[in-house]
Amino acid sequence: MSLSDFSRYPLTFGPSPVHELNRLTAHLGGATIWAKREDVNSGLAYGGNKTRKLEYLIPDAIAQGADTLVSIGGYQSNHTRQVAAVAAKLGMQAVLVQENWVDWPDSVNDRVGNIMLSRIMGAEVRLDPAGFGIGFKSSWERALDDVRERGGTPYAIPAGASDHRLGGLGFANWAAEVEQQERELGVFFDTIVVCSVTGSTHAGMIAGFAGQDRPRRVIGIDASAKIQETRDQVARIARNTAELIGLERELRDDEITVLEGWAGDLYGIPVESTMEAIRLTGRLEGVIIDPVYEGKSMAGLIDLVTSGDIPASSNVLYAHLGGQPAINAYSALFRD
Ligand code: 1AC
Repeated sequence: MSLSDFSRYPLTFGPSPVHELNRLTAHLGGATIWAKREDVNSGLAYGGNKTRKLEYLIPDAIAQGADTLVSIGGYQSNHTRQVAAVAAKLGMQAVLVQENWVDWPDSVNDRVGNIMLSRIMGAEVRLDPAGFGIGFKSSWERALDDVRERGGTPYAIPAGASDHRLGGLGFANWAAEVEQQERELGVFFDTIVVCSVTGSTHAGMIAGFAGQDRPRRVIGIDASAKIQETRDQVARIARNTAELIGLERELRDDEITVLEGWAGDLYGIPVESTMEAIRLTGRLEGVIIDPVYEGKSMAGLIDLVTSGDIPASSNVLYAHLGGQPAINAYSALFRD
């Protein structure tokens, strides 16, 4: 099997845009930095990385006769917001378990941003007090049972669409898209930087790039503050995806890089480097990134470029995964 043997339901506009961040590059004085923008990849509720993954899960859902997408995430989950958007687009229902992943004092944390958008799009939102955890949860199993009991046919989508047989395919396809865009632009991105939490975005990229001719570094920046869990999850999904798309070799351990150092102590809580990265990217590029995902991966990129770990000769591709609707729940941080 190869990637093209899997059905893909088109939900994106086409290849997501790639552009240079020239003022950030000049400011950091090292490698040349580009961004590939999943935040503008579709017309569905501000886009995002999960929309790409759903392109490969939806044909499976349709083949199973599903009428309801059932998924799970935090109150400010980007993933569940994209599930709600895709359900609306396809005329399906969405049932979303939204857990209290971040103990964040903003009084509208469970009302603005992603969760508000999901409600607007007609999803059934179930608030649950459970804390952060990317594993399978009983609340999600219950939601699946409830849909069955009322006569519906649920389709189960785990957190981040990650721990799903097809979860890595969307970003294996991203890797193919990058190769095509490189040909058009006349650039080779020797280093990719991406945020990693539930793992399949990073894992799909690793599997996809592994089948290409030129080796590159695919650096995941952990934002879960549970580094071993993230590493294990990325490695497992990358290896499963590689097998699924017919990579005829084992992935080596050195192809799976998840770095720690920018997550702080807790998922979802920004630290000083996160805030500096958000302000710098906004001020220099007019690009909005968020305190949960992109603020942390951008902080990692900034340090790796300024320290020379990523050499000045490099072309770096920063994956903007589209986490910014959550920023509405963090307004207190930006009052000054
Ligand atoms: C954690 C999957 C994740 C989300 O948006 O819910 N990125």
